[in-house]
Amino acid sequence: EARFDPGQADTRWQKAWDEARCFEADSGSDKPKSYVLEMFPYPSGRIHIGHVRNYTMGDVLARYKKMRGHEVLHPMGWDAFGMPAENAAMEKGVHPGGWTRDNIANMKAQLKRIGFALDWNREFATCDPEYYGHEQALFIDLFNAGLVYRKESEVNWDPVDNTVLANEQVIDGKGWRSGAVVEKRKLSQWFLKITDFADELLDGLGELKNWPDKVKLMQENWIGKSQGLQFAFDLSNDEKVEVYSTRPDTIFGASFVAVAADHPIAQTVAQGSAEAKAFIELCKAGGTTAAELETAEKLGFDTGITARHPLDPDVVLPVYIANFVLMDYGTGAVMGVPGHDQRDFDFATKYGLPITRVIASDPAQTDAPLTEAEAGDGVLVNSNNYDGMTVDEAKTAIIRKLEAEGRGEGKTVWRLRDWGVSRQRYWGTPIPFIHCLKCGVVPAPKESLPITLPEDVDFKTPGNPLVRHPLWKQVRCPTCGGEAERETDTLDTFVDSSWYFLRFASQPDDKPFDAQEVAKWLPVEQYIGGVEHAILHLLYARFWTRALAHMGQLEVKEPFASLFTQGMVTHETYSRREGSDSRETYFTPGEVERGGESAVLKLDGEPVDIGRVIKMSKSKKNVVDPDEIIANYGADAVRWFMLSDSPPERDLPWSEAGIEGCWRFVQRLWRLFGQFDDSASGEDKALLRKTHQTIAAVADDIEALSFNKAVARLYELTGAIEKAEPSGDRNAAIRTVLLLASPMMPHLAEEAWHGLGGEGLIAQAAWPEVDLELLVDDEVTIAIQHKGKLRDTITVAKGLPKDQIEALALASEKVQRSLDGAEVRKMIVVPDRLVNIVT
Ligand code: ANZ
Ligand code: ZN
Repeated sequence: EARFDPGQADTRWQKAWDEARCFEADSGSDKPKSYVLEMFPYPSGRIHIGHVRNYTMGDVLARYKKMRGHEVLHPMGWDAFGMPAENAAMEKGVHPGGWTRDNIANMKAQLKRIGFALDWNREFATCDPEYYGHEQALFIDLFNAGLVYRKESEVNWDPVDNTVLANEQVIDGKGWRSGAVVEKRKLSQWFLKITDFADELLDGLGELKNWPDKVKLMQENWIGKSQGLQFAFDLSNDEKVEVYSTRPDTIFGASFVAVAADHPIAQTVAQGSAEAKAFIELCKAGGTTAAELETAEKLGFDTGITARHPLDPDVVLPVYIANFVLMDYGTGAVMGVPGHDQRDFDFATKYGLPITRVIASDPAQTDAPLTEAEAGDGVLVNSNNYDGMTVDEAKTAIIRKLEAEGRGEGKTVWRLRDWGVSRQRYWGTPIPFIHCLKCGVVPAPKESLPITLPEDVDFKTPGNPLVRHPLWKQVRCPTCGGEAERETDTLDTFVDSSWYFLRFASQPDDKPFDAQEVAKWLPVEQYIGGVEHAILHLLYARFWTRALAHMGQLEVKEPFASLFTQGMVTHETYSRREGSDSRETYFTPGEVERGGESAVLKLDGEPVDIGRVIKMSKSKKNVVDPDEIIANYGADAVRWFMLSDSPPERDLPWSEAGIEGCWRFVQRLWRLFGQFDDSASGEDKALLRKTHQTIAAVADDIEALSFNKAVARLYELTGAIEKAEPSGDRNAAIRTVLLLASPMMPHLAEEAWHGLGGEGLIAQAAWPEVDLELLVDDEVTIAIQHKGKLRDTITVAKGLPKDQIEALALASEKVQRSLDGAEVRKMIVVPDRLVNIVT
């Protein structure tokens, strides 16, 4: 064939792989095991280009590992619970289950068209009762191990989605999906005790050598371990207030005390003061997330109470209620040190409180004015007998002093909170508990699992259909046999994704997984996904794994040995202000004719604005549809594009020219295979060497996930083969290119392999062996020095005799210029490296 026709070849080989069951992982195999996993998708309806990039990377690695003789587990499934399905149910009147199943069928077909080497035997969706029933069992196990509890607590209430949101799902005070301003409500909620593992989760980060530093740092900050001092101030009303500070060294700089709006002291003051009460209401109306408090204006209410300074009894400090103090961190009260904490600085400036320097980088400058808080290191000043101590010395000394006086103690405080997993939603895993008036809240008997979702529900009214369902709730109490009610909350979908990788590794019917089977595959050798999961999913999965290990259900403690976060696929946007309200209307790249500096809409020939190159998203319409480009260019060109040009951690700008180039390269490779010449024989040492160097380099590149480099090397080798004369070595080089490109362009590779009479499927072939001797170059570069300076370099055959090197050195024009007629007295030759000319 003159041309490679993906329309024919793609489906042919996809079928052949299925029939040969190439990608089914055998846990019984004695080969070394590799578990390659990409974050499983949410079945939103269509695969988007970001998925294609993510899964192509994983696919290349999985196929490569297989060629290296590994038994590879490369599974795929669906993170199928969650709100979009319910939103679709409300908007379109379809059942969330049906909507989800349809989407899964569509997306699976799309993935198949890209030719991913996946073990579809292990596919599942988290909304399968077989999956979530086991999740219910694990939840009960966690409860029995003391890692699940219920607590009345203030929750973030999303008034549009009618549900409780985790703190992490509140972004700038708004619901992460609905964008509605979040309110506070009190509800009984289910919690997982992730805080029991705070220490372990923090320490464990140290072992994760192959995780991006930025991800580890984000987790570290999220866990937020801080060491400090908790101590009490005596108050003028004969009470005490406990505060927590990470900077006890700054205690002499304290100029006020502040408590949270929910603090008991604030509540007491409010009983006697309408003004205080109004101020507290004002605080509650504002957002209460840490991020919001950081940016909001610092406001306070002077209670009239004063506090005595613990180390300087002459000093009394005013006690404020302040909007920037959180009730659920530390003790809910702080000492305000304006000189060295910016929040306190802003507050003191507003209310005219003293701002004293107590830390100085230069001990001579005790009274250098402060224009902002200085958080840096230094020595103590204006701090009585502590003057001159370093920050660290003073921390220790002051903690010891207050401990000795029984007024305080050194303390570790964590930012991490227990994980609230209750959602007042239908489309999730029902929490397997039963409420009995006599017996309280009791776990459902394990034999009753799975507790499945009822099918006959309606979404016409907002709220949780499980609460409204006439029968579903009604159940007998497993303890006393009396009438009882099921829990109607369902689990946060992050629970579903906290253990799916275990179920991929082992899926018995009678339990969530088999620990021994899991041990064969875990930890995941390479996990690939978006950096947006740096905290939540990746922290929860680490916690869940550790919790199971703690209960003796698992050996492994860290689920993902190596993590890679890939960049996004981007494109410029096209838009125009239209209509009477001049709303921004966006157009797809296909609707636009792009010229040099400008673009026009094909429909009317009128110009459109060209926007920035940003992540492809439906709302900005700067998307390309994977199906369309695969139909146009075939799977291999699309895969090749996803790997080319940009390093995988960087963003990849989509371009028509880029995919066209990939398409041309596909055809170029195809023509090259056509040049395989059975009758040719003989050597081509240089090409042979290049071939072996490429084998080694591409292997290194793939292992380092530097796919763009591997691609560049294949371009290079292809060019070298094209230039070479027919020979046996050239034929071997063609075969090798085929093998090396096969993880990236598997369809073309199969087709050509078949054409060249290769045995079986290339998907099952071995990676070519490297002849190490051929990796060493036969040529060396020799430096020529004169008067201690480098004058020229010459490239010569390795091991060239001294006299020949001398002759070549003297023949150099640059050397002759440097000699300038001087007599050569001596030439010192270090073979293969250096010539030194002495005059
Ligand atoms: C005095 C001080 C001086 C502070 C100084 C900091 C700098 P991290 O490090 O994040 O743990 N703080 C304590 N409890 C608080 C609460 N409930 N709401 C708001 N702020 C609170 O933060 C600990 C520091 O944050 C503590 O140390 C306290 O201010 C404040 F130069 O005490 B510090
Ligand atoms: Zn009962």
